[in-house]
Amino acid sequence: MSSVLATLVAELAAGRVTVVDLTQPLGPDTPVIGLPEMFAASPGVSIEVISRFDDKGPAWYWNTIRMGEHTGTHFDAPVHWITGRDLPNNTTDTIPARQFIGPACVIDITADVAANEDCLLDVAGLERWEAVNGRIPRGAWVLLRTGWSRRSTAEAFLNVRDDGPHGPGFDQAVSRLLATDRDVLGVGVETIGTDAGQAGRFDPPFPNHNIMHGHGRLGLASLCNLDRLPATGAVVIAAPLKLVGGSGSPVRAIALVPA
Ligand code: 23J
Ligand code: MN
Repeated sequence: MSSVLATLVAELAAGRVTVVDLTQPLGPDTPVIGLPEMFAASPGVSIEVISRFDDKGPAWYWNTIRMGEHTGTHFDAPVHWITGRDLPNNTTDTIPARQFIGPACVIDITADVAANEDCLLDVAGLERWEAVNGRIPRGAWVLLRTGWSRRSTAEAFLNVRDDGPHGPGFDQAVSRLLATDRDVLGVGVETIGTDAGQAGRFDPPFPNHNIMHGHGRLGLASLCNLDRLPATGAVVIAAPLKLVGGSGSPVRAIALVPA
């Protein structure tokens, strides 16, 4: 075993590296994204018992699960968006597993969100973060900490008003800078999707999806516990199900964090 892996195992055993679960519970109460009526809706989670120590299976318990690929804490593959549909290795079964692990850069805009729930991280905000924490390294997960995961009801989490959903995200220039110049693995958010609540009205619509996936970058949505991560120094592991041709998948996202 290489010394770095032996050290990791020892540090985990000693509690000097901890594992933070970045995943929301996944079940029938998990909120799903609402899209305008003319589009197909995300179906939500349903779970049916196959057997539970009964005549269908006297010694075993198991369920059938049904949900959209983009449900709960989940992974967005490049093929999810029209801009990424012709890229190589753009589906959950063909993305190299190497891309499921990377250093985390956590950008905290919680205070800005408290003042304006539609606030967007912009290039100036990214540069302020880099002035303190150093440049975003190549191959990083950039995680937008907003406090949104503390919204514990579906109503507050989805935050839909007459003019549609409201919530924070990225502006298009910062998405482009992260996808190209900073060469990130992808971005992760606490909200239902990696675009801002009102981003369906932006030009182009859903610019973060458009730009990230058009550059082969990944997404993570509905993360939690980002307040337990340092700005830099954690490692995120987020591996989707190997769905053949899949556009994404619920994921168990975890972070390795120095104690
Ligand atoms: C479909 C259409 C629009 C959006 C989304 C899905 C997501 O946010 C998603 O889960 O990727 S914005
Ligand atoms: Mn998604």
